[in-house]
Amino acid sequence: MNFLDALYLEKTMSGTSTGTKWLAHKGRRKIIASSPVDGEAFAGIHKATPADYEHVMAQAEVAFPLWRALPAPKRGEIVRQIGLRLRDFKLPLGTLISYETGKPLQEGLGEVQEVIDICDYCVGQARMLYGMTTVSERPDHRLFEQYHPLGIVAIITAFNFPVAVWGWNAMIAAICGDVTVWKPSSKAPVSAIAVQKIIARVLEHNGLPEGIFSLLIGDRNTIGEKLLIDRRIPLVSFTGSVDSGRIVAQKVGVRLGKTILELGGNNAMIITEHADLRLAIPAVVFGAVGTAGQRCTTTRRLLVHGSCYDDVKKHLCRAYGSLKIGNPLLEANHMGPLIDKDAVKVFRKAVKAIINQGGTILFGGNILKNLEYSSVCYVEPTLAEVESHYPIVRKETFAPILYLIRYEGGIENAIALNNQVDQGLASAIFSTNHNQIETFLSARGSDCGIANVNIGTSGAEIGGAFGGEKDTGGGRESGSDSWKAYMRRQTVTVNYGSSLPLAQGIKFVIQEEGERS
Ligand code: UN1
Repeated sequence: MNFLDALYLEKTMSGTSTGTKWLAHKGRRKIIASSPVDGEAFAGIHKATPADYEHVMAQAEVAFPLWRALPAPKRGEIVRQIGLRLRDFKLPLGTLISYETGKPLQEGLGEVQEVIDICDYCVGQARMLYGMTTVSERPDHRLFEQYHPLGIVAIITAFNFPVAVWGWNAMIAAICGDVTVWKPSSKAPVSAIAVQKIIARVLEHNGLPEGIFSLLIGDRNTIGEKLLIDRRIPLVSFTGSVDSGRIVAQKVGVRLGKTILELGGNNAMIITEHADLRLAIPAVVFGAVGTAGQRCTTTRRLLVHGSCYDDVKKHLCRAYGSLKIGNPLLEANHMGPLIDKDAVKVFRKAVKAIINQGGTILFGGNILKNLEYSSVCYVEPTLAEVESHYPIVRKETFAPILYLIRYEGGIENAIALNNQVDQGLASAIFSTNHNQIETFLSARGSDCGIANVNIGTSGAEIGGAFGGEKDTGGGRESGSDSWKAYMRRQTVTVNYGSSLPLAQGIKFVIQEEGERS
């Protein structure tokens, strides 16, 4: 396959890198990377051992003070060069992401673009690590805040965005002066290796030491666990399920480490009686079937006003009927496979639960067989008519299943349904009515970290802070002021006067020996 050669990937590779150097991989156990697109095993990756972990961490500890000492705009320059190199490799890397995860090529390319965008963003942000200056209540005192690099940041990413989520975290951490240790999902290790090889050239070219951007591919129970309990790591940024996030929060919390949690979503889109359906229908379909429903921002619940419910249902059934499912590398196909057999099992179980709990499958619900490939990971995009109280509707099922739910009455009823689930990542409203839109955006509106108007729930731009509330974990990544979580915040009070007034007017007088007599 040409794209593997273009990315300098081999049949068997080490899964451990300190940035510029790969650790010897003899005698290590292997992960076999196979593609859900055609079922082919296309690479073997040697997993990191506990000794490899220690080596990587030792290099990261040495690198941190060196990297921290570079002025932030100089760190931004390295990130700029990474962005340029990613541009050169956009096509083969996007193709690999598509092949390894099963997402359509357009989305694979979009994912690489997301990293390029965050690199560009970080070049500017590197010159804007602002602290606030405020006024002191004491005379001749100055009060201000500053931000310092934090240390070693662990980045644990999921299979569905094997490159972009690393980018949001690692590029921001890099300009903040942190060094990063990345543990990608074992379900998408090859994309991570490809990225590591791309950035290694930039690090070498600039004569940078080992340990600035490290990679550790290994098991959750060995490498993953170590990252959580290691006091040398002040911040763990974790993307994954709510259940795993709870474990991460507890393990890192016990040692009072910081976390950025980007966990599951159960995202709703509201279509009111004032919606422009020409915008809403394609937004729903992309939101529900994009990445085969395996985004944390996927549209899972569609809340439709009774007055346009039948119309929306008819349009959606027609749109779903026109979708093409198959090899995601072919442009004509809208949806590729799920990531693996386990994901297909979860899909099948959810379809059964929908029916058992009283729902109706309006479209799909089946596993696709007899495609031209040996892969067994293709399923039908599925549309189900349900009621919002079904237990299955309250869960995030990482599959292309869209729940159609009718609501009656005013916008507050739709907002109540939007907010009734445990997760709080993304939400959207389609309406042309000012009052409805502003109510949705108000304090009594959507309780999610992302609230969109007349666009879908997924596909966020990098410039905003990305993350959600409630069981989504509360973390924020990517743009806006998310960088602050990757830095050590310090409040400074400077006395430039000749007396020592205490805050709150407290008097504390010491008379020294000589003064008493
Ligand atoms: C994820 O699914 O973990 O907003 C991230 C989006 C993408 C990122 C999704 N930019 O859909």
